[in-house]
Amino acid sequence: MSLLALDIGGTKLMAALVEGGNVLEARRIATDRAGGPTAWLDAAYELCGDWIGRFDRMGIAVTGLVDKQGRWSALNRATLDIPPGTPLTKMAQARFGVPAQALNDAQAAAWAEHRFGAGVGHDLVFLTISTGIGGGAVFGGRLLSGRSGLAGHFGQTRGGADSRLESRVAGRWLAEAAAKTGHASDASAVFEAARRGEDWAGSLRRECLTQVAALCRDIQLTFDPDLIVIGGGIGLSEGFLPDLCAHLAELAPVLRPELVAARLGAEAGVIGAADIAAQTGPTI
Ligand code: BMX
Repeated sequence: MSLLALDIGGTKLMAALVEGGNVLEARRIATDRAGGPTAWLDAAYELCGDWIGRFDRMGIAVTGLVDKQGRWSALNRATLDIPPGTPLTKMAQARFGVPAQALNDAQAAAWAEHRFGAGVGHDLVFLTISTGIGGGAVFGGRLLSGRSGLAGHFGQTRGGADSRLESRVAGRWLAEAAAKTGHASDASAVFEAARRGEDWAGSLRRECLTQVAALCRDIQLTFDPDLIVIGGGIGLSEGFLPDLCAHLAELAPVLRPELVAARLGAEAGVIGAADIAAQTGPTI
């Protein structure tokens, strides 16, 4: 039987029926950012309530932190304002009537890329460069979640700075930095302008690349994975990966990460969440 998978992100909410790593059907709506967990689950139910009977359990990938008890919180409330300790799996089980498992969106994507995507059979770190920066790590065939579910939250690291890395590098920062130069652009428009050769956009893109390259270098030193799988709207934008590799080309081979593009795209979260739910089995 197939599984229901939800992916609740800062901009979109996806519902999918998934079987063995394949998405059978998928539907998407915009996330009502002003709503809350109950409204988001109600919206998901409205989106796919007609699938009831076609699944007997569900997996949920979400932006934010999910602990071992299935409680959901934001680490960065600017990405999505999730009330601390939201009992996500309990709420989802009550709404959909089947056992639910939940995990962070980038951790779910890391797992999916390991099982079915760009890193099958490999130790890997997955990085999504999108609105924020998320990540996940799979070693020895296991997804790392850590004591509290934090493992892989690279966007929250600060280095020596006062602010989060994702506030200095990712989509929200690109849009804000563009506005400061008098250009009302989102991240993809900034990169588009950079391709047209506009200086203001080229320097923002270079800054983003420099910072992501530094992160990849640090990840290699921290985990020494076989692969770093790069995903997200920015990570997969035209030319980003080759330019990132160029930034790292000078490193000694032992320090140089092997970067590959994510293969499962926007479906990675639902595929990973479904597979985790399938492996874990019912836990009410
Ligand atoms: C934030 C954080 C992560 C998430 C990452 C990418 C919140 C609400 N989210 O760092 O949990 O994985 O953003 O999220 O604290 P995306 O929506 O940009 O893909």
